[in-house]
Amino acid sequence: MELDPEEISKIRARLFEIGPDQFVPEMLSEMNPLLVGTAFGLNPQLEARFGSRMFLDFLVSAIVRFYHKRQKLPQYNTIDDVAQLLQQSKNVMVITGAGISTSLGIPDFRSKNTGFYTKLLNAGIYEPEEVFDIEQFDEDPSVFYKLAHGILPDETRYSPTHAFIRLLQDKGKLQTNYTQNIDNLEERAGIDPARLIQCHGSFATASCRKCKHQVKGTEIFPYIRAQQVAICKQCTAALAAAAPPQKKKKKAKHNFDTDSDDNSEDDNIPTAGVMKPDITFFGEQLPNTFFDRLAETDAKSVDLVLVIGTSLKVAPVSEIPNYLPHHVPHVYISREPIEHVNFDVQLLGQCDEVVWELCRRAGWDLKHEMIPEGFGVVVEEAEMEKGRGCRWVVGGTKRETAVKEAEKVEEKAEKIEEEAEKIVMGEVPWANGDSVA
Ligand code: CNA
Repeated sequence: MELDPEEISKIRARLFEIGPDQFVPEMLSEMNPLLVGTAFGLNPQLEARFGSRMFLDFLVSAIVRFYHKRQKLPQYNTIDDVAQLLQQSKNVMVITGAGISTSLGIPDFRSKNTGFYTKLLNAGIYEPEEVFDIEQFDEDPSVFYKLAHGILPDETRYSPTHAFIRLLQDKGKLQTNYTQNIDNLEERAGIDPARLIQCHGSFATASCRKCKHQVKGTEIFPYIRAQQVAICKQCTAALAAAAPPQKKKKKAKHNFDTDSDDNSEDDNIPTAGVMKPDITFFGEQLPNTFFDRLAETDAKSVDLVLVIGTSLKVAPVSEIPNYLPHHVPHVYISREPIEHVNFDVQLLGQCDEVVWELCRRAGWDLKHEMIPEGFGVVVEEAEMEKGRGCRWVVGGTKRETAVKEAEKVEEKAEKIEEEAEKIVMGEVPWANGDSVA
């Protein structure tokens, strides 16, 4: 029982034509459900295992999922297509991840060998997510405080990719930067807070888990660097003011239970709360601004999506491409290719180099102290897979190539200048209103 690729394409095209509500009854009245299922990756053997009723449920959800999954647009395939899109687009959405800060020495999470998760594994922590788990933090914040120094930003710098996002803003093209990063370097790069959604919060501020007192993030940086738990100064002051110093039977040990004011069984001494950077831990809600801005503004108006330096594994950010209108072009820029989301073009390499090359091709000047003079990169086709996206490897800096390119541009400019002079001097026939033909 098999459909050929042409039949599959026809069935899928019909789904996009009429939508799942009409498609399901129409198809099921015309065709064996097991056969329809094969067009959406459903194994016919599931019916024998789970029964026909259950198989129909699987089929409907596979169809709906397929309908909402973003499909590649056939008209965008090359790096020059992307450069052209940059020039033409007016409302660009940029979705960023840890990869845009690795060139500054801040490790990402999931890169093999260099990522923070590998470092944790090497330190014997086999569930790296637990370091950022809110329940775990409330139980024992020392785990986080012992390790977080490894991803603490140097707030005085930003990368060329941050500068690229700023350039988009300066050109009036940046609609919104959805950053999953917590390093707050977008602020340093001058991204307008009204155009920035810090999906997972940031190190910019920190709050007490008990009294909610908020301070600048930098106030707890020394504790993170010293690998010591930061205790709320407001709670501490309030406790000191409320109670006369008590005679302790034994040395007071901080009790990390944040829910109760008086929870030490041993000495009954109330304790101050623990400071937590305002980054979103696993188990915490994303800010409302994320959902509001996405649904109310961006889904209606973006005309280009650039996803840079993220493995796109963390929901709900990972779902944005499937949520946005499917006609909006999507470009992926990262070191590794991506399989679970359909992009139109994937540009693979160091993102700082990729964005520099895109700017060059768009005729824009991306300036940053980390981009050396005469910089240039080689772009090679990586892979062409019909219907799955076009991938280009951007890398292998070639200074000579860049110098040659620059010389060519200079030659061209000189020629244009000469031509212009001729026009001014009236030497070119059509400059005097004569027809060239
Ligand atoms: P991730 O899952 O670690 O993925 C990073 C991606 O970037 C990978 O696909 C890498 O191949 C790619 N990458 C790394 N360096 C470069 C580079 N120089 N050029 C191009 N691509 C590169 O991280 P995500 O951002 O996808 O995951 C989201 C997590 C990571 C969020 O919750 C963040 O808070 C968290 N995080 C943030 C930071 C930061 O703020 N700088 C650092 C580490 C982790």
